Amino acid sequence: MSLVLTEVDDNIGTITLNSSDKLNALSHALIADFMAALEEMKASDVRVVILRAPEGSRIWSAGHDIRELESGGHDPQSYGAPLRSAVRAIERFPHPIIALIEGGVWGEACEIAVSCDLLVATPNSTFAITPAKLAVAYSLGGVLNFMKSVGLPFLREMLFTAGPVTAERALHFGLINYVVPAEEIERFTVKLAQQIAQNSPLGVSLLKEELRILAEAYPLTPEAFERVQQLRRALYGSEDYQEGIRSFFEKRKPQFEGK
Ligand code: LCV
Repeated sequence: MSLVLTEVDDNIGTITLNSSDKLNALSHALIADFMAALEEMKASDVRVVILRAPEGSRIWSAGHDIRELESGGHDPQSYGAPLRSAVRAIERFPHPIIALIEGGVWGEACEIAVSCDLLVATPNSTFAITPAKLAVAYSLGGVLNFMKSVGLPFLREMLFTAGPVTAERALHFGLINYVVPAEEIERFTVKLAQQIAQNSPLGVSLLKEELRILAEAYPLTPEAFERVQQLRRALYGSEDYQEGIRSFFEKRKPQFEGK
């Protein structure tokens, strides 16, 4: 059975994460099905896609499937990692993608959501960016994706505390577009999608691509890039990284030694 469901109605596509028993953790298999769904949408007549979890979800997604995190000194966030590919696929999808959020959004699911073009969330949704909790060496591209959305003070708080922030604060700091009561969110999001779908699809696609290219126009010297790579390698080769994953499955607080 597919780990995502797809539906197209009147130029509006819907992709539903369909692995609630695993808290929609972003396993390689789920990401593969998600990528296939995006390709299916691309080949259809959609002008907007809504990405959501099943109605009433308590957890939108628990983030990267921690069981599948790279170990043994390999980069957990290399360019070709499934999650990084999924983020690029969302950014390069030719039409807007609206994230309809109900429930907790954890770790890399937060980046998936933020990579969407618009975000609409219920009041009890929360957002947590968790690499510091697990000692994961987050990628430069990933950090930049959050910087494109929110100012540095709020981002620092999210990154350094790794704790969930409320939908209300996420709205205040520009991480999301709307907070809408659960009983209205579907109708509201479809209306927003219809408004976009009525505009020129070519014009909207062009604007999305222009925004993507401009938002990535950060020059970085080879020396700076190499320095960050060195710091990242030191983290994913560290004992702290192993401890982060181990402590999660042992359901205890990590004891980080800083080595
Ligand atoms: C595998 C899981 C997961 C999971 N993977 O239920 O961005 S980065 O760099 O940090 C990146 C590496 C990343 O995205 O990492 C993942 C970040 N996600 C999180 O930190 C959230 C981890 N999960 C939780 O804090 C809780 O599970 C939440 C709050 C989501 C739900 O809490 P709840 O009490 O409802 P449990 O914690 O009891 O989880 C139910 C089962 O799902 C597994 C978890 O190990 C447990 O398994 P067992 O039933 O075998 O004990 N699980 C949860 N999240 N991301 N497995």
